[in-house]
Amino acid sequence: MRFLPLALSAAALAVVLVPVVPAQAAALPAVQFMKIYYNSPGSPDNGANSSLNGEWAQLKNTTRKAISLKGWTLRDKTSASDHVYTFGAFTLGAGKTVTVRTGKGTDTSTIRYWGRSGGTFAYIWNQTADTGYIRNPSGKLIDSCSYNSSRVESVNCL
Ligand SMILES: [Ca+2]
Ligand SMILES: [Ca+2]
Repeated sequence: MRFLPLALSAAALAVVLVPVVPAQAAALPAVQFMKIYYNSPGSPDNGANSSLNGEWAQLKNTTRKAISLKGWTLRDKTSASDHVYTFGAFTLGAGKTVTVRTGKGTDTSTIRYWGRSGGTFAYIWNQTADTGYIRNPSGKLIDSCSYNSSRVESVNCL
């Protein structure tokens, strides 16, 4: 009987050590913003293609399966109808990222080009505050990323 307290303690400890099933973690968006680089290098920003491509948004496939982004959209906060980038045929591999640059260029497996031009009015990402939105082809909001600072050039969205 003298060992009973110890046994009880061990039993109590065992209870404590039973793995606790974590509360349901908030599900990551299947595709989420990693970063928006909104202040293109250089000042003032001159609207040249290289400068337009100096601002970009990076998206990540957080799942373990490749996702076809065909028909998915990326846009900023303005309601301007020409501020929507719609992915063409493009598959984002599991865990992979893709960077969407604002200007013109040749698409690759990791970089897509919005294709905008027209000087300083062609920028998408405001230098003070803005919000990016990713939607699937059904128009469902999958992720967003907001920022509100002109003191830095980019925002980490995680
Ligand atoms: Ca700049
Ligand atoms: Ca904007």
